Amino acid sequence: MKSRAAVAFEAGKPLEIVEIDVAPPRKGEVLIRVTHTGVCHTDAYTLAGSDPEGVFPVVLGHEGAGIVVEVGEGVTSVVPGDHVIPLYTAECGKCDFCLSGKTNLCVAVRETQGKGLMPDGTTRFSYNGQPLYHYMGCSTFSEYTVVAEVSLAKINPEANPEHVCLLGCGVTTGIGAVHNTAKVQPGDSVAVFGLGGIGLAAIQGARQAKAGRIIAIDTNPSKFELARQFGATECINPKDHDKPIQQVLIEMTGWGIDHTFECIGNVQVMRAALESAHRGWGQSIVIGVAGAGEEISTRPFQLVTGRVWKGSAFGGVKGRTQLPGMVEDAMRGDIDLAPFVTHTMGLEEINEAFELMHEGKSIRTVIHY
Ligand code: NAD
Ligand code: AHE
Ligand code: ZN
Repeated sequence: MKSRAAVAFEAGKPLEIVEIDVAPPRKGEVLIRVTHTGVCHTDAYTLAGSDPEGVFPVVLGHEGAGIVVEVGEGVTSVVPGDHVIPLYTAECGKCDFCLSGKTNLCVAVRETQGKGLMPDGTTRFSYNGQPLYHYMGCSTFSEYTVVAEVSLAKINPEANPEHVCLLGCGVTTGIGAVHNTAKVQPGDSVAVFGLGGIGLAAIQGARQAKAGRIIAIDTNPSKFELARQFGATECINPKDHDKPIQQVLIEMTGWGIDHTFECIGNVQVMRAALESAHRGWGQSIVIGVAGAGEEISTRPFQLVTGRVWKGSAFGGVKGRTQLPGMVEDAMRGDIDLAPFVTHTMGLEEINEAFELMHEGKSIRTVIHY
């Protein structure tokens, strides 16, 4: 079938809106009509050519909501008409990782997903007869996309797709990192570095967890108003200080902060976030995604004296079992999604969504088809 899509033909070039061909779903696959998709910084990172797994030409997008159109052979968990959120972290329920009870990092389709292919090693997308790659198992920048059954969360059809698409990545990642990865407890102190969709969601999660001090850090002070609205108790611009930000934070708190979250993808800030953690027990959660070849470092003494470095993918959330409940939370108002949606636009304007992100003017732009 034909589908309108925003295709990344080359790294570093704007997306092109074209009509692509989408092949029917094969065994264990599902054809989805995407109704809405957010634009996440990870899409920009891959488009920029910074992603070691980046392949081109590709249909990007991984923060979507849609409706099942057709199911392939053997698919039993969804039927046409079901409302779904595609998952870049699948949940097969059978692999060692799913069965471990320790992680959400299912490996069922991860290897082919990282190569831009469906689990059978082929692609369902083409343009003028040339194959196009999939992205993160989702490719929500196409009106019609094919995803693996294990990469779909079935959600309440009454949910507002313009909002709950953000649970496909950004909001789930930030909130989940606070509850599942850091396990923030009432009264704990929290610092969040980077106040985009992920950082603001981490602040919302910290307030849900009844954290005490919630310190929001960004070099763009226009982000502070929303950070305060979501629960930040203090906002800091590192540019207002002559000292390194970790020194500022240690002086503000005495011995540092219980939980710090890096939500930027900057390895220098990852170091600062680790070194801002409390002596003896503070932990720092890496959420930001750094470019190919970049590495983190610190003095080992930082770890010897009790600080812990951790990472979080999709907030540690198991998509098929936990995301439907998070959608219900959002419908009840226990997760506040509306303030994240600062801009909405049609697919034709998607390059503007990337510009708004780079200019620091948006939190999330939601594209509708
Ligand atoms: P964003 O661009 O919307 O927000 C980033 C924020 O960081 C901006 O407000 C920017 O002003 C701020 N910033 C930039 N440099 C800074 C600095 N030196 N000090 C302080 N603040 C600074 O991005 P986003 O969509 O919120 O994504 C954030 C990061 O999280 C990206 O690296 C993205 O790839 C990653 N991510 C990871 C996961 C995961 O599962 N681990 C999921 C989603 C996104
Ligand atoms: N492709 C990159 C890694 C990118 C990465 O870390 N992605 C996050 C999700 S970002 C969503 O916006 C993630 O979940 N990682 C775990 C995984 O399995 O991909 C690289 O370095 O190769
Ligand atoms: Zn994302």
